[in-house]
Amino acid sequence: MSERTVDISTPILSRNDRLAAELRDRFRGSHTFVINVLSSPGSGKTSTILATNERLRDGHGLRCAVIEGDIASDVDAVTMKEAGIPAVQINTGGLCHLEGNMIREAVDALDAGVGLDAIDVIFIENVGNLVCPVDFDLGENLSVMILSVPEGDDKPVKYPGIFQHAGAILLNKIDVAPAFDFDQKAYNGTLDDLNPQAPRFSVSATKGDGMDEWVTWLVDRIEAARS
Ligand SMILES: Nc1nc2c(ncn2[C@@H]2O[C@H](COP(=O)(O)OP(=O)(O)OP(=O)(O)O)[C@@H](O)[C@H]2O)c(=O)[nH]1
Ligand SMILES: [Mg+2]
Ligand SMILES: [Zn+2]
Repeated sequence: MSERTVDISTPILSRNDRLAAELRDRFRGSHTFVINVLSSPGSGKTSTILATNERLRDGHGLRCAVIEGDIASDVDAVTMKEAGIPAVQINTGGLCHLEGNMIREAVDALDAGVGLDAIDVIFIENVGNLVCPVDFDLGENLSVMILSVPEGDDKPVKYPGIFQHAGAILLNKIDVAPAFDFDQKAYNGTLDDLNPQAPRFSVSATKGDGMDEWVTWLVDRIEAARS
């Protein structure tokens, strides 16, 4: 018998693309804007979602929910529920990214709970990872990349794929910038080459700097998607 190599990556990705297309139709039907939040572990995904939710809810009357993706634990989903945000936790059991089938299950759970029609915005907090989440379309309207100051200005050079993929790029923890030698000129220069279209925001999710500017831009995007 001759040997055969089976490339499983193509079928997995094309099945995921089909699922993502189904999810996108479903989100369009319920007028739900979906944001895929990407970063390395600890950059501030949960903190940014909390701060953004507060402003979308209080300033714009938008109702948010969260899908939390983690390898293990329900720490972030508990944080969201304590803040009054409907949340569903996905445990990937070791897998380092989220896939469409997981999002479909989580969306079913949100639909059975508060109901998808009652949700204006879903944040998907992806697994902290700068590499493979970009390969898996989740039916989102927008991918947001969060880099934090302590990680260093060289990250776009070292992990170009995720910065190229992002529809918006947040530089978080700007409040601690004086303690780090983050070279904003070098960082911006790299992004000018990699992804000049994506708007950039310097923010502090915990202190509030720059959050209003980011949310104003986001609300415009949400309104444009709905009209
Ligand atoms: N100084 C400062 N600390 C921040 C900021 N944003 C987040 N942090 C802190 O950074 C730590 C990680 O923040 P999280 O929001 O949990 O980060 P995450 O990306 O959700 O982390 P994982 O889900 O574990 O990948 C926490 O101790 C936050 O309080 C910020 O803007 N400034
Ligand atoms: Mg988190
Ligand atoms: Zn992965």
